[in-house]
Order: sequence, then C-alpha cells, then structure tokens
Amino acid sequence: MSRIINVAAAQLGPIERSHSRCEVVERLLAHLREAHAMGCQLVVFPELALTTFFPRWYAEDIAEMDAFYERQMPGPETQILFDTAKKLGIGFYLGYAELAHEAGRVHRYNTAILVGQNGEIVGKYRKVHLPGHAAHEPWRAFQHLEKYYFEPGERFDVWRAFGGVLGMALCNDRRWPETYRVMGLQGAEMILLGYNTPVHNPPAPEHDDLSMFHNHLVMQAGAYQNGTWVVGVAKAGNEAGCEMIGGTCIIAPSGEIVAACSTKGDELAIARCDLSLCDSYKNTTFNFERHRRPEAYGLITERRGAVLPAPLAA
Ligand code: CDT
Repeated sequence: MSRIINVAAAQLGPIERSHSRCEVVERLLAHLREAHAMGCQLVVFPELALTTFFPRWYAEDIAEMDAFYERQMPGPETQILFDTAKKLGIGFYLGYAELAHEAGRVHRYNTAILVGQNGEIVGKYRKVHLPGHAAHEPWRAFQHLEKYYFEPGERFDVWRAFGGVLGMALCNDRRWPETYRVMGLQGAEMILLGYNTPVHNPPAPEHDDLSMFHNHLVMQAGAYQNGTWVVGVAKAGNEAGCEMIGGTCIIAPSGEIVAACSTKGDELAIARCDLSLCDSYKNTTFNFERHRRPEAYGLITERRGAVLPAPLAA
C-alpha cells in the first residue's frame, strides 16, 4: 500500500550578515505558504537557515557571535513559523545554531529540528560530523570554523512521523556512509538534510570542479544503499562573497533524483514521495538482517583513522 508524503525541498539563496531574523523568517514563511498551496505536507529548509553561514568569520571571543544562535525554539522571531505550520497543517525541518544551557554550562550546537503538522517539535538533531577547523587560519579566503563554534552531537536518531520513519542529518554528515547506515539500521525511510557548501574548499581546491558531483554522489549512494528517500537542501549562491553550491534535490530509494532546483535562489523542488518504495530495496538487495555481516565490520567503530599494514621488510 502506498504511503505518500508530498515534500518541498525549500532552497534558500544567500542570507547576508546584515539580514535580520524577521527578514529571513518572512522568506521561510513564503516557502511554507507556497508549499502548502502545492499540496505539500513537509517542507525541508537548509542548515543554519535563519542566518548567514557565520563560521566563515573568526571572532576571538566566541560570544561575539552569540547573536547568530537561538536560545529557545520556538523563540520570539520563530514562533510564527510554528503557528503558520499548525494553521496550514504543514510540517518542517529547520537547521539553526543552538545555544543551550545544560549541566550548568553553555553549549553551542549546529542543530536541526523536525516539526509536525500540528506545529509541535517531533525531534531534534545535533550535527555529528563538524567539518573545517578549530583555530583561525588567516591564509584562507574564508574560514570554516565549525569545530570552533560548535560542539559535536553524539547520535543519529529516527522518529515516527508523517506516516513513516524519518531521520535528520546536516551538511557534512552526508559525506559519511555511517550517517545513513546508522539511521538505515533504525528503519529510516526518509532522511532530511540541509547544507551550506562552498564551491571552493581552501585545503583542496583541486576538488572544486567536482563539488556538485560529490554532493549528489554521496546523497544518491546513501539513499540507494539504505533503501531510503533523501531530501538534500542547499543554502545557495554568493553569500557574503562566498560562492555556495545549490543542487537541492529529492532522491528516491532507487538513488535517482526525482526533483531538483535549477537556480541558486529561493526555490522549491517538490516530489510526491511514496515511502512504500523503500520496501523493495529494504526487502531484497539491502535486506540488512539477511545480508549484513557486522562481525566483519568491527573496525568501523573501533578505529577512527586509517592504520596501514606494516611496510614490507627490505
Ligand atoms: N556546512 C558544512 O558542513 N559544509 C561542508 C564543507 C566542507 S569543506 C570544509 C560540507 O561538507 O559541505
């Protein structure tokens, strides 16, 4: 029996440092309304969708950047997103910077939430694979200081929502097969994933021409190898002088892209996603129970970096 969710991948064009939360939220609301008019039940926004990608700037005092973080969700400027979602009966995934007070300390995370069609938070995810660097590197054209501004999250969960099993990830997570597999092992049928990816990667400029190829390669492989839908959503275009890839798309469990944005601005890509399409992959080629050999995979969790065999004796 088919289980359909109409999904809108809600790409955003650039958000400048001077743009207020209210200005950005207006753009998100426009996406929610358009998606609702197109018959969608779920809208997926990018990573750090409420602000510019501030880890591209170094601040000696980390607290100087605190204006880019949310202290509560919903908060005063974001409450309207929840109210509108409830009124329209449309859920959303939203990436944002989270400032949390836990165990008597301030913590900063790169976070995403899933909000149901009733306007209530279904689940929260904190980014596990933080890319970039922790110290200021002035030789770069722009910084990528996620390891400075955020602590890593510790888990990949899934939630029963929208008639299926949904998981969340953020940007760099999509490059790691473990991301999809840990959620695949919990039965994920749709993985929601927002990203901010510069075209230029300062430590490896030789990869720049392949940035879109790699973007799609990893998400399509993750979808197919786990028999799951993947919704990948960009913040795109030239943001504060940094060119970001677009490439927002919705990927079926076959690994095929079934909807995609064609610009680098605010744009929706919409697909009618049948969650039951996951079954033929999960029950055959990727029937994990039948075919996986975890006893051969110990190194995946025991070892972080590669260790080469000893060199041959001369
Ligand atoms: N936001 C994010 O995770 N971006 C990374 C850039 C990697 S280059 C340091 C990405 O994987 O797209």
